[in-house]
Amino acid sequence: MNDSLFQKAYSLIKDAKHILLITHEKPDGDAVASTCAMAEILEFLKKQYSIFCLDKPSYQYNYLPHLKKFNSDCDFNQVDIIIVLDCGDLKRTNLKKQINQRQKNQLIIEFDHHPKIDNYADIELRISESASTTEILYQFLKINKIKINKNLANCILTGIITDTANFLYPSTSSQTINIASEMLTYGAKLPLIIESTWRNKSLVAMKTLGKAMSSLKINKKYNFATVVLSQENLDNAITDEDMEGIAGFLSNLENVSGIMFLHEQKNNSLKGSLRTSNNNVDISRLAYLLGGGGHAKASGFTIEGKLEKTNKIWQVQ
Ligand SMILES: [Mn+2]
Repeated sequence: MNDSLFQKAYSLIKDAKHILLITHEKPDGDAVASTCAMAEILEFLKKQYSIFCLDKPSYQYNYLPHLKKFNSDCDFNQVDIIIVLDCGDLKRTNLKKQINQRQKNQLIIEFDHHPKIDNYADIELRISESASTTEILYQFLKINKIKINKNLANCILTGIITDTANFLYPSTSSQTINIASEMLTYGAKLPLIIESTWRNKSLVAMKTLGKAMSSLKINKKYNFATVVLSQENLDNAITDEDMEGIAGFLSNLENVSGIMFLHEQKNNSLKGSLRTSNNNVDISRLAYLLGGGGHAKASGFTIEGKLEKTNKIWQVQ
């Protein structure tokens, strides 16, 4: 991407009076970390800003800066720049209507690495090959010669670590590793990040993983694996991050085209996580068919219905 777009975005940010940062509902590590990184930059610039996110970030990210600014209320008045981070789909901001009905002088800058779905940004900083949105923010920092402190280094590395599942996914490039390494020289705490985002699994999460494993089946015709968890198998204490962790672990299954992890939610809906480690498969195409989206190797969807077991097979009713 052209450097000038990054420079233009920075000069608009510097001239802005009040900036609104937005990331997606149920924010994952990259969503939280890229938003915190942008907040840190706005602090350097002494800008007035607010952060909108429908859901609170998980306690796992408590070491990141400016989490107290995350708010589920949003006031568009006085805002002159809106920065949307890591939102593959505008729907996931929960502000689609407000964004589409914004005043003409309210500009949108988008930082994202998901495939493009909506065309709404005035400045779109999208690099689909990047492993994380924080990897794009790294380029923004470098091109605009913004000093990388320890807070920024922790944010950038957190997005990379969580979105690549500790450098496991093929989106990990030599650039990803180089940036991660550079962040360590700026004081990023790799053991703290791994410990907080990866290793601290609760007893409930471990037991749920066991239940999920015991339902694992492979459809021989399509060489496709499925795992289901019905509501009665789900403890109230289980978190979205726990479920993400289970989906990530299931992607370790060898020699299958892909895996679908389907679990019931309370509101008569089912959440599906799709994963593949097969280089020839773009699993996001299946997610789109089912009304969802995401990346080639990891995507998801939500559909209405319930799981019912009939004649040894699970069906969606
Ligand atoms: Mn991301």
